[in-house]
Amino acid sequence: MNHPSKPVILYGIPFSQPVRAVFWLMLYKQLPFDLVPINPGSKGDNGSRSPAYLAKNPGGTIPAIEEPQTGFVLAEAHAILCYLSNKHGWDDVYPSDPQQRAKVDWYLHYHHRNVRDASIGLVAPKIRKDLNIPDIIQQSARSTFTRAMRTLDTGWLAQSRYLTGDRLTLADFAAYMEIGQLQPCFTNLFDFEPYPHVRRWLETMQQVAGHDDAHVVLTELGDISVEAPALETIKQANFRALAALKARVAQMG
Ligand SMILES: N[C@@H](CCC(=O)N[C@@H](CS)C(=O)NCC(=O)O)C(=O)O
Repeated sequence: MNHPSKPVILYGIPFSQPVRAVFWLMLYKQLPFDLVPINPGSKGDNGSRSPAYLAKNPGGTIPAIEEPQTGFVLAEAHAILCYLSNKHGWDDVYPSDPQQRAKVDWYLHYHHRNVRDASIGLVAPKIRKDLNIPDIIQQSARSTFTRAMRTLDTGWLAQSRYLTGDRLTLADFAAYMEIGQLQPCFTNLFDFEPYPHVRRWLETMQQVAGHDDAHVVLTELGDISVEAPALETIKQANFRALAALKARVAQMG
């Protein structure tokens, strides 16, 4: 496929799970992008709560994309995944058959409260010690996440290789970014032993093209289950991941 001369801009940082979901899809599809660092939650220059960024995305979150040719801006990771798939005709990952597509949408909606919110509740206490997240909130996140893993194990993944069937879809990219980060090879914050289908799916996802490039930030960070990383360590991991991504995009044809 011919790509326009100016690649799509992706606002965000590699440490953000929904940002990673978007650039993993782009890496998988070999779609060049320009990752412009935006610090989540910051009101300073290049922050997601700065006036300049809020003018693009009033919600103040990363990721967002911007198309230099048209000025079109879009936020929300799942909206971006669907838009890119629609725009580029990536029917393999976002099937055109209405029922198959609806199953992908089903997971993408399910994901927000059941997987995303809960996994944040597992990671945030480790990387944001300053927030002093109360135990009751941490316990609630763990029990929601555990319930979601049971649901995936006995439902979504019990009969099929991927979440919505035998083909890799947007649902898998979105899900893995939250679930995969907790594996022993990355942050090591959840025990997947009781969930054999989830473990088998995690292994399958590790073989998907672009996986390693999309996870440099977590490889850099390593196991954070015992010792919480300093903010500076996270910052350096982001820098290295950013450089690795830029190098990878530069190699795209
Ligand atoms: N539902 C949003 C969630 C995005 C999100 O939570 N992004 C975080 C970073 S991982 C963020 O931008 N936080 C900064 C803030 O809310 O101020 C999506 O999927 O895009």
